[in-house]
Amino acid sequence: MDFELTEDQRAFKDMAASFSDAELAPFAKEWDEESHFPIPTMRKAAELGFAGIYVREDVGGSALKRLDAALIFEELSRGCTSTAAYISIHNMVAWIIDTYGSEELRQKYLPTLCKMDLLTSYCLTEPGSGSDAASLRTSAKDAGDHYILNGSKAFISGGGVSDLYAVMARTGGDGPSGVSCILVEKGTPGLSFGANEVKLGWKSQPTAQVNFQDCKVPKSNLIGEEGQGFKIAMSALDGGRLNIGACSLGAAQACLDHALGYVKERKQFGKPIGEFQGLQFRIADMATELEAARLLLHRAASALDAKSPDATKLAAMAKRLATDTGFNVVNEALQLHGGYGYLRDYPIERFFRDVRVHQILEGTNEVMRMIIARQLLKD
Ligand code: FAD
Ligand code: 2MC
Repeated sequence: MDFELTEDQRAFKDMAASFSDAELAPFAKEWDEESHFPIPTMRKAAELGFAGIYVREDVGGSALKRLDAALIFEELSRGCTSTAAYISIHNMVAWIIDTYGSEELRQKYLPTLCKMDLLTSYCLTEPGSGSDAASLRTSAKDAGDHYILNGSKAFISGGGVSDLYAVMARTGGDGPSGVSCILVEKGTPGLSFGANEVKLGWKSQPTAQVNFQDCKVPKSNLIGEEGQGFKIAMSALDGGRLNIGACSLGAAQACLDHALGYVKERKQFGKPIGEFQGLQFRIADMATELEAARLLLHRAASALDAKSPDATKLAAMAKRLATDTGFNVVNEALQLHGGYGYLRDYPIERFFRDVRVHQILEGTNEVMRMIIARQLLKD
């Protein structure tokens, strides 16, 4: 077992860190306040290979590993958690097309997608189907060489702005085996969007309902086989959950770094507050717990790269731990800043609002426990 990063991994990490410091961190506050979706900046990230991280090289991907992605997303998230998380979702759809899509779909979409000239969304959740994803009702009826889609997807990141939607829809009977994955292009008649949701955090990316009313989509847009959609959706989430965990680690690391600077500067009772042992112990715990969560996340990423049979369980463990730990560390950093941590003048409250949702989306942390427990009880 080698805990050291390779030279290449150090290079991706450094490149992501420099990009994050120069292109994300200085603007994150403004994007948050103005709910601005920074598309030109994301295209710059794509130039560094961050939009098709684990897509094959023949279509413009970087052909890297899950562990590389975890390193990259942690760094990007230190700069702007919300923007990093959207780039992660875009990568998830790119991976779906690269892994399960026909050669025609790969060649048609991936070269532009890897440049982020084409933005994508992942559409699983519905108003009546969240944690119980296999109960989804959006239908895709067979109409010869087309499907006719009807239904609604809720909470779709990038909804309304993305150009391409990977939609889990029902082509068969009830349950997971009736679900298929179908690509729907923006502009297709019958595709419409709800209003941009007003959210606590993740404000630099839009979230909207995606609606289908007799939306006619060519059958050639089917990803994989009919009935394979639920497994495609779940396997994509194994990787997505790691990236969301990495985004929590990045936010927490940024807040820990801010707190370390702050406790050395801020004086109360005649000395820097960092000289109080009570606060030193809290800082020690924050750093220790963050490092432990990072280790599990990297372990899960390696397991996914190795296609290990326990990869799904480890990804669920890592997502649960990294997002809970990330939130707790950010919250502690806020506390160490006293009242100033609560003000928009400091970045902590933004990170706090951004990481909160990581405990909910890409599978709630209760669902993560369900996945872990089911596997343990089966073994
Ligand atoms: P519910 O499933 O209704 O859960 C409510 C509560 O009950 C939760 O605490 C849950 O953990 C708990 N619960 C449910 N079942 C059980 C159980 N069996 N045991 C114990 N507890 C249980 N979805 C997409 O498909 N694509 C996206 O791009 C996307 N982006 C999102 C962006 C944002 C900002 C948000 C907030 C959500 C996004 N989602 C997206 C949806 C997200 O994945 C869902 O919100 C999430 O899966 C939970 O579903 P729900 O909100 O319907 O909650
Ligand atoms: N990889 C491959 N296949 C998988 C899989 C995985 N990770 N997980 C499940 N499957 C297969 C499973 O093997 C089974 O196949 P078979 O019938 O051949 O045995 C099939 O899928 C059905 O699986 P389950 O029986 O486990 O399905 P169930 O309905 O009981 O629930 C659960 C599965 C709860 C884990 C799933 O519904 C879930 O993950 N819910 C949370 C939803 C979620 O994460 N939403 C995120 C939306 S995206 C988002 O939030 C963004 C911000 C982008």
